[in-house]
Amino acid sequence: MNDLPRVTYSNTGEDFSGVHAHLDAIIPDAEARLLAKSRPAFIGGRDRTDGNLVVARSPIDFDIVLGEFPQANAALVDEAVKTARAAFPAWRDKGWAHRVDTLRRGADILEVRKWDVSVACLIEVGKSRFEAVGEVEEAIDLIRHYCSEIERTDGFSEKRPGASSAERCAVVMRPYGVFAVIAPFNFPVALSLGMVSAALVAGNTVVFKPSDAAGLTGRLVVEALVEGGLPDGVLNLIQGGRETGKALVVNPHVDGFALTGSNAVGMSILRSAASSHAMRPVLAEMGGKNSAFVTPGADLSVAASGVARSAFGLSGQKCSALSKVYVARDIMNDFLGVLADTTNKLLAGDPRRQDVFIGPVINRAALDRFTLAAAEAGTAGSIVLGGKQLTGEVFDRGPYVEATIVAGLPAEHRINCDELFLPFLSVLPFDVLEDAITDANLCAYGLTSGIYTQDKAELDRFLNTIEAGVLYANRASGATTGAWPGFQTFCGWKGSGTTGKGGLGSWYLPQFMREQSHTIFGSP
Ligand code: UN1
Repeated sequence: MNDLPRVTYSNTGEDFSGVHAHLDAIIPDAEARLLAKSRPAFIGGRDRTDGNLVVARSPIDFDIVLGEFPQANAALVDEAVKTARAAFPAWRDKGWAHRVDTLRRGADILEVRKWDVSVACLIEVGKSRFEAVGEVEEAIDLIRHYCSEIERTDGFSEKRPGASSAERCAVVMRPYGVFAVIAPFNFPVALSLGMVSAALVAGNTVVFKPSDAAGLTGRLVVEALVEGGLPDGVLNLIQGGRETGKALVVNPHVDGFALTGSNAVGMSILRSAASSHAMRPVLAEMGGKNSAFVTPGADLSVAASGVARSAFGLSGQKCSALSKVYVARDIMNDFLGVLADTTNKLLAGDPRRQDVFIGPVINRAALDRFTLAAAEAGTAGSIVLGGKQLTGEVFDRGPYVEATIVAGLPAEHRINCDELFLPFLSVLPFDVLEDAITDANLCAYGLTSGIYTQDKAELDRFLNTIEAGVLYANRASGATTGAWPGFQTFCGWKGSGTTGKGGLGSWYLPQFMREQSHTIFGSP
């Protein structure tokens, strides 16, 4: 098992037959062990089952019960925050080296459990085998990456010369206190653990609320970190939906917020964080409406592969997903032909199967958004491929839709502007690359973007003028998706992020801390 190749989002060419054989062998057993159990809150080192019980179901098949999740009410949320606050001084005082050791043990435990957590993630969210295993690998690397970052920078401390020989000066970084971490459903392992481990290694304690569509993986990742040796109260889990999230956001005793979610949610938390007597940090990654550009000299099969994988992987439910592809007019027909062939080979179905690339969308509301968008696209433009809900067999037991490509929509149509979070790609022709980039930059978001070109001037023009934080060129594994700790950073510009410093980057961790200047006379 240890000799199996690691699954990342980029190493698509490797021989994964061993990974598939292993998953074939363990999926039924993992389902029996993991599903349909109670997955309560965890506060101060104890399970808490208070709250209305919600039975959650898998989008793969609504007959599959994921588990029972007691929804934390405002009183329990407040208790979680108070518990985290009580645990804060001791965790802060342990120092970063101790925290790094503890979190590394958590990462090791997650690594031992990676197949179980991958299966849970696959069934809970409906992502393909490679998306699920890749995500767990990404999460392990994220924890280790943040540990290495704080080690590399000696806790981000800085020695400075004194103004005179009598004084010593230094700058140190101090944690804020209690961080609320609010995670989305789409990367319930990697995004949750990225935010949680960054907050913790910096010395904060955490109240973590996973998405109500991902409470099972939320619970499993907490268990792994806690078993790594976190003291009681340092990491607290609350389960629940909108009401629980609201109670956490309005709690005045939270010192900072880290979240990944929609722009509307992120901006409302930013506003509410400013309503108390002082600003509290809100580190938010808030989605995207990501573009790619296919220029006349591009390798069309590489471009089609990258475009299809980024538009339709995880059914388009990624902040990094590709939504709009601008194609040079002269090659439009050729490109659409290759793209349609490539997309038609991406099998939709039950993602437990090895050959399936596109699973369901997350719930019926997403299906309704799809139906509306397809109808609008058919009226205002034309549907090149897909456009329908899938039916028959497993498709009747969950929300499955076709990978959809549309063309001819006006640039300002809402399908070209709003984040849909669906497997839905709009194709737009261009005559001059600069004009296409200008149009893409009108978008209110700015997360990822990609280009396919063999022309250095075009590449430079793209790199220098596109307004987005994560750029890729000529990538077959994904036009706009697949950032990995240690290689890329992940910063949302404009409506995609609140701070201009993204996850995976060297400036991410310091945002969980505030600086303190020390000037000491004498030698006490
Ligand atoms: C997201 O897109 O929602 O870059 C999160 C990627 C992954 C996931 C990012 N690291 O596609």
